Amino acid sequence: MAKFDPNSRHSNTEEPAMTSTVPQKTATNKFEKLKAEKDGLAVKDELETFAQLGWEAMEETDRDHRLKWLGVFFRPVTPGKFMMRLRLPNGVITSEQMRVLGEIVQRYGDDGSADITTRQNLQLRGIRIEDLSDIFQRFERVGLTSIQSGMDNVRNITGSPVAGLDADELYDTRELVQQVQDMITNEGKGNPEFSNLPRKFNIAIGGCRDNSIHAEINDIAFIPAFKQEAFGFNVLVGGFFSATRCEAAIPLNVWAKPEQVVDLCRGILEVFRDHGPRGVRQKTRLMWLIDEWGIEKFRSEVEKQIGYALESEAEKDEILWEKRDHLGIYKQKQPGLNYVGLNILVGRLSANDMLELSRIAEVYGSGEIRLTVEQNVIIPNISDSRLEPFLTEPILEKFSVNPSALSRGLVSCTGAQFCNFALVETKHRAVELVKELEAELTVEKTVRIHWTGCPNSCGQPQVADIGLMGTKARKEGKTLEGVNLYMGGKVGKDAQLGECVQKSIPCEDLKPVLRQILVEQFGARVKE
Ligand code: SRM
Ligand code: SF4
Repeated sequence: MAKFDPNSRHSNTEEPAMTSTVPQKTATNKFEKLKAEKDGLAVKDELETFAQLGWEAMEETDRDHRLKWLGVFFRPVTPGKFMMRLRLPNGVITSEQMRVLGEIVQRYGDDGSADITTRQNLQLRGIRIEDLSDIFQRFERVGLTSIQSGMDNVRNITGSPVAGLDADELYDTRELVQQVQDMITNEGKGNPEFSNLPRKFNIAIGGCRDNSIHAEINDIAFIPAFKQEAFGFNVLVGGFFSATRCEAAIPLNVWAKPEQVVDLCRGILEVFRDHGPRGVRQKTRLMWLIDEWGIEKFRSEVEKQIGYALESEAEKDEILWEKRDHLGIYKQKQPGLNYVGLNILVGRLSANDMLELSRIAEVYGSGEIRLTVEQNVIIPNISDSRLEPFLTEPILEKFSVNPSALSRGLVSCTGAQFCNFALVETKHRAVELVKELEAELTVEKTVRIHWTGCPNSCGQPQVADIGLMGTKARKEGKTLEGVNLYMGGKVGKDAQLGECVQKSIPCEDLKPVLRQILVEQFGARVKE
């Protein structure tokens, strides 16, 4: 493994100083300047001061930007009520952790809630600055962390949602995902080695045959692939979505054994950190460095960084299935046990929902809960004999095991309720529209409809059958909330990104457009 440069401003110790690596390229945008002035992780030691000052009197750069290094997001839409983004490697959370999070948001009454995110993760709402120290202590007691989950850091690392449960899996990704997170975050304590990347960074590790994590839209993706009999991963790099450019990841021409994955992530991150562009913000994701260098040079720089030659990619990968959504009841590889996928409409959870999910996971399962990139929940380890009583639990009326075809494929980003980038309200509108369409149509096959409130594409409209991206539309001289329509996103085997096929449809005119598409292209029938 490449050694961290001892002559840089800090060394790779257990408790690193909270000053980040100095970027080699000159700071040329406002974010580079704010990072150069003071590392984001430094605010970790200032929480008591912030609590005393209150959010209105705090220094604005600390409040609006640096707190994101701790996973705490100031929300201009709801000032004083912060969002907290956790890290849940591989989307695994224990019932105890879920209960603690439920109790945290419960104290904020109607302001407190949580969202399951498109990276198998949770975000909490309504958080007050004066409670942060207490919240972090509670996190520590149950092994949770929100460190480095925002700004120029590596986001939650995704892995197969049924890892360790699926009889057909090729590799259980959980431990590897945890190891990569521990390397990047110094076991959740904060790691200045990786707290000053040129831009955000996404990593996904797949261990199943259906690419259930949209690996190809990540900056690094590990895809199962065999060489002779040996298991490993073909590695893709540079996938990303942004307001101005969207790219699927491209092959690095590397096949990595599981024990090389942490090294390789470290090497790629170091190369990106030290050589990635730090100029115009819209051109600073990993793919822009790959464009500048070409993939061969990028690969050889990574090899130099990790200090050994990498094997070339395996001839074929093992993504052989269409993507599963894991909703419903499934036998596990462990005899007599089942996992059950529940549909959490657009990922929204109340405090009570969180406490209930925690309870049913304990009463019927093993106290474990999984999250999916479709913003749903899986309760694993329910024995055959406990299935029937489980299915009579009242919460399953809200979070269905067998949802209707449109609810089942519905995903939505946060939208205007909490996000100041949003051009439209998304989550409530998405749910209402599906209800109205299902009242008029019989739809038998799942249709994946993804809403995203602006071109940042957090709701991934490009991977959906029907993607809806918030925009402004004009009608009769007025400016209205509208959407750009994306079609043709394919997931699983032969995944491909969908494309914009129609622009600026006013939201108030969207229902007949979708109705027609569902009838003509997805076999929906109009109800009598
Ligand atoms: Fe995102 C910024 C929400 C997944 C691309 N994203 C934001 C911010 C932080 C903007 C802000 O400060 O308000 C949003 C917070 C709103 C809020 O209050 O919730 C936000 N992004 C989300 C989440 C919660 C959407 C959801 O409802 O699930 C997802 C959180 C994932 C997580 O747990 O970490 C989320 N964002 C994504 C994804 C999807 C993915 O990772 O698979 C993307 C596209 C993939 C990618 O990044 O390549 C995505 N978010 C962005 C971008 C555009 C990045 C770029 O390179 O330009 C921004 C804007 C930015 O970073 O400047 C952004
Ligand atoms: Fe906010 Fe836009 Fe991301 Fe939706 S897509 S959460 S509106 S930044």
